[in-house]
Amino acid sequence: MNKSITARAHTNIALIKYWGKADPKLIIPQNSSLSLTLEPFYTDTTVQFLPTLDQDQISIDGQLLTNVAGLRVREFLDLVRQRAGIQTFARVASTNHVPTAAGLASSASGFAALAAAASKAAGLELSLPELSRLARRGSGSATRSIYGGFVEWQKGHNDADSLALPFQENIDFDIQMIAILLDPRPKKVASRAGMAQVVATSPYYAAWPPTAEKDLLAMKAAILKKDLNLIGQLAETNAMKMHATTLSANPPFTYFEPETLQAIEIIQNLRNNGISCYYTMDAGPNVKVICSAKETPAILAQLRQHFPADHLLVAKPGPGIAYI
Ligand code: 2P0
Repeated sequence: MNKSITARAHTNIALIKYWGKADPKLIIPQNSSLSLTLEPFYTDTTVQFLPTLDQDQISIDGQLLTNVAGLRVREFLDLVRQRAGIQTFARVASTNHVPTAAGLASSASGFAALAAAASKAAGLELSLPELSRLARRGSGSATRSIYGGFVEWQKGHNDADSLALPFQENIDFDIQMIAILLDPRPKKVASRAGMAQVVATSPYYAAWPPTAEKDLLAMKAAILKKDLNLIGQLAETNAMKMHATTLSANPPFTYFEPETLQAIEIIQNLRNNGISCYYTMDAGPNVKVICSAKETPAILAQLRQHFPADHLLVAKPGPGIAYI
């Protein structure tokens, strides 16, 4: 106890999306999902439980969080304290190497790193599946960031069996992503609020869980076949089915910006010219391109004619959590 522990977790982008909760408190999803962990985007989090503190002290990128902004982190620390049987407050310092709240899932790497650092600092020795379950309580997408490569979050039915498992940690074929940063501002509708609104009001939502489960099975087969085109097609269709539920919510909303549609058109044009590239989008306007490393230079050359070079981030598959 009182040891200072630092953990690193990489973010992930879902190829088959998690969208909608069956249990909002425990964060049990309505459908299983599958993601790719990315190498260049990660969060480093240091946690130390200190008897001298009279409240949790939480900073992100050097900025001390107010009580309101830090609520989700403090509630998460309460879970860890409960499990470890301690009452000590903690000092938490987190550094994001992810554009925060820009649709690159900083909550995924953030809560995965926090789960790993806080549990170990509290004296718990959790297995990776147990860490995945714990990270899930912070943020759904964090469930998957415990592992590297392709990761499946099996929705399960309850707190004990809703967790992620590696599907393919060491990827032996050519696949990566290009993130196109279109809007660095925090998103207009947070994913948590957005998916709740969709579940509550969209008449199309009922079609989502069964179609996502079908897509997941097809995606796993495509990965095993190392079929980049099929992986891309399935990811693209799955993402757009998810986004269709926001337009049909009441009130309706969308994560698309005009530049989002522009980026999609560029990808479609590249594909019509024989280059294998596909798009996916999360709860924000940014577009992620699924492609091979081999064809990345040709794709970048085209994208640079429309977007600033420093808004185009190439991301290879990344590893699971590590203590540093
Ligand atoms: C995903 N997203 O599978 C989906 C696709 C966004 C769109 O997981 O409420 O921040 O913390 O569980 O994990 C983003 O939602 O939501 C997300 P909470 P989270 O990556």
